[in-house]
Amino acid sequence: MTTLRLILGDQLNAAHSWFRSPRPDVLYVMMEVRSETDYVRHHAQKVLAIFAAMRAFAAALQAAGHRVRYLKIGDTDNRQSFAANLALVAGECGATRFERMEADEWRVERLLDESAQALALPHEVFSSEHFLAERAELARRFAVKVPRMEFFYRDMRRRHRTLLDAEDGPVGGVWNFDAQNREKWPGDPPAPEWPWAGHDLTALWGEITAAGVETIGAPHAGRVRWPLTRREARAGLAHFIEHALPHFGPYQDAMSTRSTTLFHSGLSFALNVKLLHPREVIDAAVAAWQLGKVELASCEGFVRQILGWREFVRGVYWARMPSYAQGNALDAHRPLPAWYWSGETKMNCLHHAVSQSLDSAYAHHIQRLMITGNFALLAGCDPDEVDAWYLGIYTDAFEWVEMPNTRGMSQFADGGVIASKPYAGAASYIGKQSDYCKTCTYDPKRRHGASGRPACPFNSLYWDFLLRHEARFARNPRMAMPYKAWAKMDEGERAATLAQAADYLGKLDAL
Ligand code: FAD
Ligand code: DLZ
Ligand code: SF4
Repeated sequence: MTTLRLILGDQLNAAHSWFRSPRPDVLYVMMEVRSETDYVRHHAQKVLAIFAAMRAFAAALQAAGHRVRYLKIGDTDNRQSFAANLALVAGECGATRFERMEADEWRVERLLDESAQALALPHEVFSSEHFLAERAELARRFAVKVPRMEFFYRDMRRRHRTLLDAEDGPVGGVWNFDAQNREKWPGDPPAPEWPWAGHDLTALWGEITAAGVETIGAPHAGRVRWPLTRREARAGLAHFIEHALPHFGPYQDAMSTRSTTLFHSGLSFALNVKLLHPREVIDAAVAAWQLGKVELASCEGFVRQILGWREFVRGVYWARMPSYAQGNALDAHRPLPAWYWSGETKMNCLHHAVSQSLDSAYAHHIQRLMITGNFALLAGCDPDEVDAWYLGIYTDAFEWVEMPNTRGMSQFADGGVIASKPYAGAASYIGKQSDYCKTCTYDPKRRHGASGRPACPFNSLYWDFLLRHEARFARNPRMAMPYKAWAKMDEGERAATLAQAADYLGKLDAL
């Protein structure tokens, strides 16, 4: 009697109850497969980091006495898909039962259901024991027409006894310190170093390329600066709590050419592949506040990302898939400009955010939302293309979290399920939050005009976007101000702005 248990590349949760003690009747199977490397074109460092972390996890299981069958990408007997490899290994070991954890992605969940049917073995699905809200609860909790993150977050704070006062209200009297968290970063305090020194994965990179896997971005000769083990992830968490969390709040929305991460944690990869549990990350932040090492505004701002946003987007994803993936509420169909894959644009903000993403497989939230996402939104790029770009380029990109953030929050393609208004901004926003505009070819103050320092494309595209979607947004009270400002604008100025937008939209690749 052998039970075959599948562990996916983002299920590296050593604390899972499966692994409490080795069982001779259980064979764990892990596999590097072309079906997963090829369903979208991933960043080189993403494939490297996932495979290296998978291999380290398998080795740790074996060292702890568990039986593991590991299929490497270049193994000659690797059939390169979950279904075919499961059939192979089930045959090899004479499996009498198949067990797996819930897959986080809808696509993979379907694939594994089909695989289980084909195996025709008793099949059981376990929780991944990772998220704070169980999958089974999500359909009920997200059944409302328009779920709102703020209410979900307050509920999570109460359910998970986090940052509450004696009456179950929020410590500090308010649930949200966002208003205090919007400063531009002047360069001081200094931003901490990236927490992980890096691994030389040249040999693994050789295996990946020899197998013919096509990637984007810089492999840095196989060197990845991501945590590959739980120990490294824990060290990164400690580094963040000590050096970055104290300034996380105020500079949460800041952007700079001088720092990749600013005061962000870089923990999303470790969290998403489950090397870290969200509870331990939240507890570490709350403990730092209790010890007086960080202000409540920074601690709460960070906790909200994990206890709030991370769990919220997962709820929206599971409650609305598969139709969520088809959403294109703004009927956007333009291709993404070519420089999303090269960084070669004169727009300094986009040049910086895209180049950094290609180089490090990382961008912090506000770069993703207000630079790359904002431009695609204003230009009316097809959400399928935008999704594919985000799903490939970041090491932390898994569809359950990538899609609601991209299609929902940043592209408004879900028609306002995640965001109550579009995250559209012109150069005034970008200039206020960053140092990008100072050295840009374009003039952040101009709406139109090509002579001298040409007008910043974000400005005319912003107005063009608002007018294109006037019927949808003009009655939204949160959008009243810009529509009033447009109405007050002189006729000639309006015409010149829209003509400039049309000109830029006709040559997006050349901007
Ligand atoms: P920090 O700022 O240090 O935040 C701490 C943690 O909070 C993160 O590690 C992450 O786990 C969580 N978090 C923060 N914001 C969000 C959010 N909006 N949704 C879910 N979790 C959040 N995050 C991903 O993990 N994978 C993605 O594929 C992804 N795609 C995105 C696409 C777009 C268009 C946008 C706007 C955001 C996306 N995010 C995604 C959310 C967020 O940008 C990243 O989680 C964050 O930038 C990761 O960097 P960090 O670990 O330094 O985050
Ligand atoms: C993203 C990814 C990649 C590139 N490769 C593998 C792989 O070879 N084997 C594997 O088990 N998982 C891989 N993953 C992660 C999965 O594609 C998928 O995103 C998650 O398991 C679903 O949550
Ligand atoms: Fe970006 Fe416009 Fe500022 Fe240039 S001027 S950095 S294009 S917002």
